[in-house]
Amino acid sequence: MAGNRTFTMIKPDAVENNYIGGILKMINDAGFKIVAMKYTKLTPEKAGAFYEVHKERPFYGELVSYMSSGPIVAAILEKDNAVEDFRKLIGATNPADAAEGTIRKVYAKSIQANAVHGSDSDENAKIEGNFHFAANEIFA
Ligand code: 3AN
Repeated sequence: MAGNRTFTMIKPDAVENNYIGGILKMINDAGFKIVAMKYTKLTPEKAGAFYEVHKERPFYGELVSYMSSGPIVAAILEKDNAVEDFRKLIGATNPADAAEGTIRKVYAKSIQANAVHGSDSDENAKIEGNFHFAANEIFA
């Protein structure tokens, strides 16, 4: 059975452009409840560790420097079928391919600066949530 939690980050470009409020509104309007949230900034070391799975990809270095270039908002979201429904809400990685009504269609600038992160599996949602939050920072 699909889990009911996923993990998201509002990325540096979206924070810089004052899109936090608009993005959180889309998230709430789609039925997700925020059960943990923080405004923070990743060091290059933390960003590198978070994106470890992409280490072999040609864009890894750029991705790490971009994700540590400015503040982000990290959050854990709750809803039935959270991971799949949130991936639908954020849209395709490349905003040029993102469907109407998705967060990336509205707010993403480019394939790298694509406004939001969303976990791609229940297993990764748990790993990524635990990366950013201690158990006592998450509320049901
Ligand atoms: P998604 O975020 O849609 O799951 P992934 O997991 O393939 O996409 O990529 C992780 C992140 O790496 C993306 N959110 C984006 O910031 C960056 N990225 C993905 N593909 C590219 C690319 N071709 N060039 C530059 N950055 C990329």
